Amino acid sequence: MTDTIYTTHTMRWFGPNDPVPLAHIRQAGATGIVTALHQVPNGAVWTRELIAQRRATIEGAGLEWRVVESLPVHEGIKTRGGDWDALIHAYVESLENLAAEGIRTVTYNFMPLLDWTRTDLGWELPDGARALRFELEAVAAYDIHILQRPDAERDYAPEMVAAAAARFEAMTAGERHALERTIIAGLPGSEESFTSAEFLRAIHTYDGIDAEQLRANHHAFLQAVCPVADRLGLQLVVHPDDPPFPIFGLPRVVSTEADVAALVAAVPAASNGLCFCTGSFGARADNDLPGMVERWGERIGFLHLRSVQREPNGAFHEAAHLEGDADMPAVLAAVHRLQQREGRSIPLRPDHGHQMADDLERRTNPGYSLIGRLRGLAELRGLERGIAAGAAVAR
Ligand code: DNO
Repeated sequence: MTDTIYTTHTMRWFGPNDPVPLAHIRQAGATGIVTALHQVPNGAVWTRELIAQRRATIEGAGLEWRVVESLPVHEGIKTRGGDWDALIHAYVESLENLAAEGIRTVTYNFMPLLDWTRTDLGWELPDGARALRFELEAVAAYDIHILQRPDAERDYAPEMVAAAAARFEAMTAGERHALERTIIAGLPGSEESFTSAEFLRAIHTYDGIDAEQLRANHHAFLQAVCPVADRLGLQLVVHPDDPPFPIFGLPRVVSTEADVAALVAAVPAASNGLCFCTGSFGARADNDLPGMVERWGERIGFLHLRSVQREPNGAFHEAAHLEGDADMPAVLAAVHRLQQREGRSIPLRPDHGHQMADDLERRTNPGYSLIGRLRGLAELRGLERGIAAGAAVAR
C-alpha cells in the first residue's frame, strides 16, 4: 500500500515587514511559505538576485518558498494597453528568474483595478474575535455618494439604491472616510491603492472593456506566457474574483465554474492552472465547491481554504474555517482523493483568519494575523488527517 499524500501546509508571509515572523509560521505547523517581492513595482522584472535573497531568508528559517503570491499582472496587460508587449516581456523574464530559483507555482489574478475588496476589517463576532466583512450596501453607499461614479445607481437594484442613500445619510464624516479607505486604499497583497479621484480616473481606463473583452485580454495574456511557463515547468494559478461578481461597473471573469471551464477551453496549456479559493468562489451559492474540485482538480495547483457565511442582500463575512457555508469536509475529501489519484501534494494555505486572542492587541495585516490563521491551519490539518484515516479504514 502506498503512503498517504497530504497537502503541503503553507502560510502567507508578506516579507520582512510582516509583523508575523517566519519562526512563528513554522511553529504553527507550516513547512512552506507563500510570498511575493512586494517591494518591486508592479510591471518591473523580479531579478534573480532579489528572488535568491528572499529564498535564502525563508530557507534560513527552516521553511521552503513554495508558492509565489502574486506575480501581479499590470493594468496595461488587463486593458491591453500600448505597453502590452513590454509588460509581457517583463512578466516572462520574471517567470524565467523564478524558475531558475526553483519556484514552480505562481499565483496571479485578473481582476480590474481592485484585488480583494471588503467593507469592514474588524467586524466583531459574538465571541469577541474580529472578522472581515463585505456588504454590497456599503459599496453602493460609497460608489453612489462618495465616489459619485456617473450612473452608478444603474448597477444596483432600486431597494439597494434607497438603502445606500439612507446609510450614507446616517454616517459621520469619519465613518465615510473609513469606508473609503477600506475599499480603495489597498488590502494586504493588493498591488494597487487609490484615492477616490484616482480611482474614478482609473475606472475610465476600462471604458469599452466589457466582460467579453476582458476575457479576450485574459486569454491573450495566457497565450503569450503559458508557452514559456510550460517550457519552464511552471504553473500559473489564477485566483478567482473576490467578491465573485462585477463591482464599480468593472467586469469580472473568474467568478464561476463556467468561467473556469471557458478559461481552460480557451487556453488548454498545462501551465494554465487554478488557485482554488473556497472563500472567493464560496461567496456565491451557485458554486458547488466539492464538485469543482472533482471536475477541475487536475488544474488546481494551490488551495486557499476559508469559509464565508453568506448574508442577505449580497453581504458575507468570513466565518471560522470549519464553519460558514463552505462544506469543508467535502472539499478536503475531494482534495484527498485528487492527491492520491494524481500522486501529488498540493500546497494549501489557511486563507485569512479572525483577529483573536492576543492578536486583538497587536498591529496586524487584516485577515493575516497569526493566531486566527494558526487556528485555521490546525483545524484544516486535523480534518485532513481524519479524512485520510477514515479512507484507510474504509479500504
Ligand atoms: C487575499 C488574496 C488575494 C490574492 C490575489 C492573487 O487575501 O487571496 O489578494 O493574493 O488575488 O493574485
